[in-house]
Amino acid sequence: MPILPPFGPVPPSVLIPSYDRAAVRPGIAHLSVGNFHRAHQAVYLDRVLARPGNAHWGILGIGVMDDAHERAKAEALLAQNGLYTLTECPADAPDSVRFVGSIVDYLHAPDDRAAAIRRLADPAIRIVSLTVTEGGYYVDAAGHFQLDHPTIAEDLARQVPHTVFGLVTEALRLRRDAGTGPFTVLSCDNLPHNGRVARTAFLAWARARDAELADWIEAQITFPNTMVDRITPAVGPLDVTRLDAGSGVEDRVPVFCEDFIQWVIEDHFCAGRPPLEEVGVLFTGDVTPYEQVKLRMLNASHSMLGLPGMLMGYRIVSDIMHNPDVVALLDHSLAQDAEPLLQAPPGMELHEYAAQLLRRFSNVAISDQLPRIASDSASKLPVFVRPTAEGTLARGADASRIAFLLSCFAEYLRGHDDNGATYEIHEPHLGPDDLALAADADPAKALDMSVFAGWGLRDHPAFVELFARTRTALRTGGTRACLRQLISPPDSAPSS
Ligand code: CS2
Repeated sequence: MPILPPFGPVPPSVLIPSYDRAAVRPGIAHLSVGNFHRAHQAVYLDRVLARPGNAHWGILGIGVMDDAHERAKAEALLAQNGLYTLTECPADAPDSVRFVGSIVDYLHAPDDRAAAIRRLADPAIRIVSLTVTEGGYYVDAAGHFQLDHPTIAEDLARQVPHTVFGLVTEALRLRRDAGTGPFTVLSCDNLPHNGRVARTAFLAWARARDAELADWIEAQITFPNTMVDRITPAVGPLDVTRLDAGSGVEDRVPVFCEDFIQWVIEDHFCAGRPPLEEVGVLFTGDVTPYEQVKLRMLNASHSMLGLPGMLMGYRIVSDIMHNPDVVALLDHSLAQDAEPLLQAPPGMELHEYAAQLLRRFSNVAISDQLPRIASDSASKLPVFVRPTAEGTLARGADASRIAFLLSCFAEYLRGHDDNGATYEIHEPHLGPDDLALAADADPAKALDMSVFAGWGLRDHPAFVELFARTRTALRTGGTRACLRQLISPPDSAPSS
């Protein structure tokens, strides 16, 4: 059995890094090391490190959130020397398990934020990447950074800031002053033009802090747009036990995911980059068609099955894919709502992409969770669904599936499904006023929630009426009956 410190002997079925990790130095700092980063970007970098001459492209992971979960992750990763197992779960083949070795150092910023800033200022760091979620950029519906948001306003006043905007800006100040040059800021979040959004956020923060520094950042730093894709479920305590039993490794922080992986990047790196094109990453001059297809087809479909699914009592994605009405709903919304507004990227066929999505969702082996998908829908719907909603209303097409989805979101916020089972709602970007609007006896009031600001839904009285009718149907007849009605061809609808 191969020996891998600090794990000791590792079962031969588990792949271990083929390169000398002791020789690897961080060239990338990643802020907010979630499961997705560890199943996606860290895997590509692991492949890069396995090729000769790339030992300067390791990852320094930096935890940003000051909570118990992040602290525990930091402790585990440090104890495991940055190593963790990744279980990849194809639909039609046995799982495969590998150790990912690319995270060669880790620090938990809340322990010493000044130290985190100094590490980012190390000239060896040439890319600072981040996954901070769709809502983590504090950019409003009109595309403006929310300087008056309490989190941001408080952070701007701190000498040593806490947010990613502050950490990065202060590190760039040190680099400018020391003459060590810039680093690329690489957003890996599910947002259209995530680089542009990041640029808006980081520049606005810097400008509010120090206009001269902001000018330097504006001139020096690049923010490439990227499209990222890999379904990576949440890992609960039972998953840890299950994954460790499967691998035969006692890993405190294992990750699992589907076997599909994709990364498309615009090639604008101001301080060099690893040879990612050699390990499966696609470089393009314009990421727009890739990101639009991915966000409006994959992520929007996730919402389309996640929110109604929670109400119907489902909790696992592959389970709900056994429901033919849900599959029909996805089929129709992909083919009739999303696709007509999209342009396929070169070499891609949209129907084929849609069929592949349904296969990916049906993968029993990854048992992806609906609560994960439903969580933070207030940040996700404006990104994943708004363009299709606006486009559908603008072209006067059938908006019934959009009305159904948005109605299900409003109903989902009541916190229990149609069978009376309660669930936890994780909506950090909704306030009490939003929840009151969702709970109002007038079903259309939910359209005034902050999540729908800027969608222009109220400008379409027929849509408002459709939404109100759909919600009433959900409340009186339940989600399954409402869905059945929605997917039935008009001539087979029961007459009233
Ligand atoms: C999901 C995504 O969070 C969500 O709602 O749609 O996490 C999805 O699994 C990934 O974007 C897949 O690449």
